[in-house]
Amino acid sequence: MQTQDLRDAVLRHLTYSLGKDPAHAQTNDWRLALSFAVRERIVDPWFASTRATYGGKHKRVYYLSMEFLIGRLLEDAVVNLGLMDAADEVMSGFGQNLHNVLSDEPDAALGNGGLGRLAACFLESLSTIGCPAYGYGIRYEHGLFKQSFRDGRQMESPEDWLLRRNAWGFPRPEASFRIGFNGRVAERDGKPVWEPSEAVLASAHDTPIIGWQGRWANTLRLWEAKPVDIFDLDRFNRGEFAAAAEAEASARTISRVLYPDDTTYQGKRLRLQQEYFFTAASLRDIVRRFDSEYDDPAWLPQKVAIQLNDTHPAIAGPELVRILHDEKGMEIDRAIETARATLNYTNHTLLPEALEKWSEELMSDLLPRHMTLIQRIDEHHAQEKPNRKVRLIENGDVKMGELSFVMANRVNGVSALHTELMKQTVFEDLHAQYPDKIVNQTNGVTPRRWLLSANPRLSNLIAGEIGMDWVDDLEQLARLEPLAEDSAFRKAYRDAKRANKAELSQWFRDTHDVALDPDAMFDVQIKRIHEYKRQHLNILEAIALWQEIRDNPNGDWTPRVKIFGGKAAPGYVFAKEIIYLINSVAKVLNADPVTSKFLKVVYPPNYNVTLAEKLIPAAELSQQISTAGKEASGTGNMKFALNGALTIGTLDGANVEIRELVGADNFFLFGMTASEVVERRKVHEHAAKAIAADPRLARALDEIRAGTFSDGDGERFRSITDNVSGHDYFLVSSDFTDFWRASREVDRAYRDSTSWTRMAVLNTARSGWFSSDRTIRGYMGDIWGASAVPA
Ligand code: 9GP
Repeated sequence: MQTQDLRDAVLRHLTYSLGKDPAHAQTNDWRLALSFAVRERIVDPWFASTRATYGGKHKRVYYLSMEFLIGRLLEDAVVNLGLMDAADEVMSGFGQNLHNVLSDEPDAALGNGGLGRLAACFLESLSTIGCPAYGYGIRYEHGLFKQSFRDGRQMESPEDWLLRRNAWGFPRPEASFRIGFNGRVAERDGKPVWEPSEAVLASAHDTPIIGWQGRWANTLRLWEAKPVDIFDLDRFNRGEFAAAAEAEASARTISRVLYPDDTTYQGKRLRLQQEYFFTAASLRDIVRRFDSEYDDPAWLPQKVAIQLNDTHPAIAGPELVRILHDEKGMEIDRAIETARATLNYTNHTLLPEALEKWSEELMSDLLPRHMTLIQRIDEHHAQEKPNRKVRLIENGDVKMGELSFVMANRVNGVSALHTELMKQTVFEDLHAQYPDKIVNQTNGVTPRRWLLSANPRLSNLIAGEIGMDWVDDLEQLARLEPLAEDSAFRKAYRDAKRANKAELSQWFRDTHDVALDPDAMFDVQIKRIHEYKRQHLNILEAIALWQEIRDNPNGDWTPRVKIFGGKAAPGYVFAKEIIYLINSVAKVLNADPVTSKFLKVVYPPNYNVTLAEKLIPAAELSQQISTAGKEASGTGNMKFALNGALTIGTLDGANVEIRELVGADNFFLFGMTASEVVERRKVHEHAAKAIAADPRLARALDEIRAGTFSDGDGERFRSITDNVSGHDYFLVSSDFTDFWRASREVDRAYRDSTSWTRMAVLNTARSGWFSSDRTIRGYMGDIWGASAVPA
């Protein structure tokens, strides 16, 4: 029945929504028709969820984020609605391959990395749990750039997810708000009134996010920037065609790209505009909804919890105060306290350069009323904490991390270690003033996408043993633990991994013309390219290993394929050099007839969510090798462990908790701890000393300097070799020796496939805690005071 209904719906949409005759329909048409047919099944639970929330006057959660790295949505929806088999049958009936149809969907890359993907996992978990929630963000016309390599160098081109019709967004032009910029603050009846001199419209697009088994659906509302006045007809009629469209072009700029380059003043201004644009539109929408149900704004904290995802929406503090005070007439100190009781802030990084600061000049120019309110908030803070050390405005800059902290009811870190370090470093003084404000919520990932749908072989195996309860109760995986000792189960587990590896190898052959040996160890490092994540440590180890294999080609080497994936920010020159080095090393190593059967390096371009879904199920070794104290949490590390890859890693971010849970014996630890890192930096010439003590490292660096990977040009990678042997802030050299040791331990362990598989099974069985359902329940209880609504 389900199949027949779905079939009819697909045909109906193909014909009447898309105007296509099945005889001429292409994959894109079938994909859209299936998407509309599936979307139809989401609408009723979506409405029912909204009605239940209004009906019970439940508290709502609002998650404000510059990034939602949602990737493809069709498969998520099909899986969560339990329609996989029906969709498969229906598509085959039409002569289509479901896998091809699902793969046709553009990957919505509305985010950069972990922070954006976390937001996407959270939305799905909120719906699975049935917690009334909205995600608010920007509907970027172009998501994160497309990466390609030219002669090994990263090239960027615009991403185009909206080029084809988007199946999920419901445009809501009726839900639009005028968002002002610039202008002046006037006084009317003794009250300050902001009179912006420029404005754009924020126009909503809603995407329903359906939870597991279709019980509940929340909304992701993304704002598109539009001009207030569509078009200057007078100018057009005067023949000034381009000028007539100026307002439109300038408004559209705001939602045009994710992460405009902000090295110029114009770029910085645009970025702050983006932040204010989506935050202000979201707050207005939130307050509008609240006003439709309650009369007294003092009730806001009881009915609304707003989460600021990093400092990007930090302007929410002054904006909410402005709404409550300037617009609703609430007394200013009460307005500050009410806003603060409603807002919460998640910090995702300790890197000082990532804690945003805006110059007072820019802030006063673009948001003059907010600038005065920030000063007022600062005074409020000073009155409350007379011996405070931290000021919100310092050296001509507004400090958004501190502003977020001061304006939040709760501030959270994203792993136990990161939360502790937050207390000791970036927010030390504020923590002393507000000792109960900081709480920890270790990140998690949604098992629906990252196990059930990405890894059907392993999911089926698990389901055959313990049923399906684990899908929304991931701790159930612990029931697999005894099976680590069961040889038949281990064989089935190994077979599933082997089949995933074979499939990935086939994909590499088909799409990148590279032959990989599916019996080699698949060793994967996928994440943004950044010095602190130390992809250069990994490639140095590959060079050193290659040298040793060449010295002893008949040695008993453990064959390895090192897989890299990730993008470098377009303005981050050093990260782009690391990419160039990895590709250059790969070229030489892969062409070496002697060593390439033992060691290959591959780097597929344009790493994104979809590629992660291919690589993680096939991975056996997960590289989590950041300088301790720098990776706030990591979430890739959790996806790998869940899918049975063993981690080689430092005691950083959530690695610490992964190791505690999966067991030290099932984790390859190396490197300095966060406090050792601090001490090591004090050692005079620490890098030179480390290199002098390790001939392997010295030799690997010499090989680069000799031009082996750069057609004899010894200068080409000077910036890297100089850095690693000089300042070496991220301590690549100092951690190299121990990384080498741990890597060889991995080689030895891999040769015993029984014990390796046992360890892998235990990684899966003990990863239940890393579900984003657990994380969201933590936020609901400790931060939001929100409850799930029975559907
Ligand atoms: O770098 C962190 C990463 O460690 C963490 O897992 C992720 C989600 O919490 O956030 C990343 N931070 C950012 O992307 C920028 O602050």
